[in-house]
Amino acid sequence: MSTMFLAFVLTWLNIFLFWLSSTVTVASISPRDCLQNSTIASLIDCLNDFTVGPNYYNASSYAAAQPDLTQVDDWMALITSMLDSDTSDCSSITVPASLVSIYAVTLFPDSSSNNTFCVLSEKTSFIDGSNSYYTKGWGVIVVPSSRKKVSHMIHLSAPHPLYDIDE
Ligand SMILES: *[C@@H]1O[C@H](CO)[C@@H](O)[C@H](O)[C@H]1NC(C)=O
Ligand SMILES: *[C@@H]1O[C@H](CO)[C@@H](O)[C@H](O)[C@H]1NC(C)=O
Ligand SMILES: CC(=O)N[C@H]1CO[C@H](CO)[C@@H](O)[C@@H]1O
Repeated sequence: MSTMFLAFVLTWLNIFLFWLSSTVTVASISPRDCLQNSTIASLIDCLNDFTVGPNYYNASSYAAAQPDLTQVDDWMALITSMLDSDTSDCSSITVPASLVSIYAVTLFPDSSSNNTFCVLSEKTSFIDGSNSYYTKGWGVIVVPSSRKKVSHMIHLSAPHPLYDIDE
């Protein structure tokens, strides 16, 4: 079985419009708790619940959720270092100072494939009502921990200029 390269860009400079709260499942846990899941699929399912839905933002809260220019540059450097990861424990990946209070890279053993992955995920969230949402919502990136395990380069991404939903 070949290990595929997985890149989940779930949320990126996004948002607006209609808040369909009745169709969105959300969690009151922290996104850090999701990393206790045992499979990539359940991890992503858990993280999706923190998606900030349509019609949440007003102009000022939308502006507050945007990365500054340093964070944009550091994000690109961080993603590049993830793609170059060639260790068994993600130790070659360093989260830049401008992002370290918001994002973490975690070694994730996937029991469904017996492979290990490096997961870049947001660690900050806020509670609104009985639910928790990402503070920033810039996305989740998952790569095999070692690029030696990559036999096919497949880049999956989902541009979504308006907003995200969690289905
Ligand atoms: C915008 O939304 C934030 C967060 O919900 C809220 O605290 C703030 O009062 C809102 N600002 C305006 C101008 O409505
Ligand atoms: C993962 O390892 C376990 C224990 O060795 C084995 O039972 C299982 O079949 C393996 N799963 C895959 C997808 O290789
Ligand atoms: C499918 C699964 O096990 N999901 C779990 C992922 O982790 C969160 C946080 O611990 C649990 O609430 C989910 O049940």
